[in-house]
Amino acid sequence: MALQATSFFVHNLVNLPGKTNATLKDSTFLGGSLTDHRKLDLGSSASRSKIEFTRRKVYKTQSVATTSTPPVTRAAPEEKKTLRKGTVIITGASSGLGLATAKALAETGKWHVIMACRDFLKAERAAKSAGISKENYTVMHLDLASFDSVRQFVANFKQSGQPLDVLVCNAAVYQPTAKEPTFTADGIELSVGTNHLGHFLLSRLLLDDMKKSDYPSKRLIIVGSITGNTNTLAGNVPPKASLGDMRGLAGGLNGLNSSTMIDGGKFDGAKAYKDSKICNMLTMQEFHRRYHEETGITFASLYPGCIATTGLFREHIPLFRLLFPPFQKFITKGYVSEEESGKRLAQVVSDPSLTKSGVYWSWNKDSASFENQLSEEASDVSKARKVWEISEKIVGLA
Ligand code: NDP
Ligand code: PMR
Repeated sequence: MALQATSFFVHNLVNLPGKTNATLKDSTFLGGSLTDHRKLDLGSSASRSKIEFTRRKVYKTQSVATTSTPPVTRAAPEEKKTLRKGTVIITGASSGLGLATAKALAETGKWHVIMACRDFLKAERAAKSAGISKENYTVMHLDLASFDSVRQFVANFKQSGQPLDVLVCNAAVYQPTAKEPTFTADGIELSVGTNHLGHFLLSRLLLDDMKKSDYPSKRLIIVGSITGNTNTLAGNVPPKASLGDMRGLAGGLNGLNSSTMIDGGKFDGAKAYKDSKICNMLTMQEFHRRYHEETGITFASLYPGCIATTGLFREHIPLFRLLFPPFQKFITKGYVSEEESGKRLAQVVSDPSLTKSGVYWSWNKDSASFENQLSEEASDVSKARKVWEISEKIVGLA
């Protein structure tokens, strides 16, 4: 039954482009590369960061040892052995991957999770039904589809006086069936406005807080996806992600004097989502280039696996929602449960072995993490700079 259903899905719901040179047994299902495009040069900066980290630790120990009247807030060397509870902000933690990650982190007792959500009540209910205990989370209002709301969230967070150790940019919208574009409060096409620009503003405004944190491993994580990477079979399912010369983005994606699509083309909701994911992955790398050495912050992205049951597909036709999970489970074998995906993202947040910066993480069939290769466009240095520069103008930072 499941096989019949999935074959229907393959034949009727999607037109694959021409021929691909991969078979359904290709390792790409699990997020590996289809072709060997470029290798990210990460080794050197990673080892530099290790040296930097060690240097900072030595400096701190020295300053404790040599300062005669240390400030009262500084921990004595003995106390330093016990790590304080980390504070992590997770956007879109009211469902799916974000909620599962919040649960996985809260359960360790080592993290306080700020659930940054647009629907306060939904988030509270979700936390409760996931069994997250009250002392391990706080819900704070954040609507990424409004720059005012992002700024207000940041102001509220700063006012709370909490440290910020890890920020996870997870929230997203996907509008595969939309015939016409919809817009954010600022008049920007909704998918790129929410998934990329809202997060871009948020992470830029919170960078200083992360810099100030004394937590040993500070991280900024932006959730990416296989579907934004055209070096995979999944990334070759039409419509394919592509930013082109970014004339639409430069025009503000408002649909008035500019296109609503980054590349200047006709509106396509599925493509807009995939384009937003390229922007997410490029932004992570640009953050890494600009700030990793200076701040010691780890910047990372990931493909958590195909979590075919989440609310991301809420706007898809019912038949898709019925067939997509068995298709991913039995045909592509790319399926992961929400719980498993949450454990993966929680690893990127807190695992001591995942401190390398500038990396796009994926997991193999045994659920072991590995550094994956991004597509040519998703690792294009000049495109990353251009996305950054145009985005800072749109969000009002330049
Ligand atoms: P969900 O729809 O379950 O979660 C998305 C979350 O984003 C929801 O909590 C939603 O809030 C929130 N959100 C949407 N718009 C806004 C907004 N304007 N402001 C604040 N929050 C908002 O989907 P997933 O868990 O699947 O998606 C999470 C991430 O995982 C996304 O970045 C997605 O691209 C990525 N991903 C998902 C894959 C999958 O197979 N599902 C595969 C690869 C990557 P609300 O609950 O109020 O709707
Ligand atoms: Mg895709 C080869 C394996 C594979 C994997 C891992 C995914 C992941 N998908 C794969 C293959 C295919 N998909 C194939 C061969 C088809 C044609 C039948 C196909 C179709 C398809 C559709 C119509 N897949 C989709 C859609 C969506 O609407 C989803 C999407 O693109 O959302 C943007 C989707 C996805 N496939 C995935 C993943 C992870 C998604 C969700 C995308 C995301 O969250 O980024």
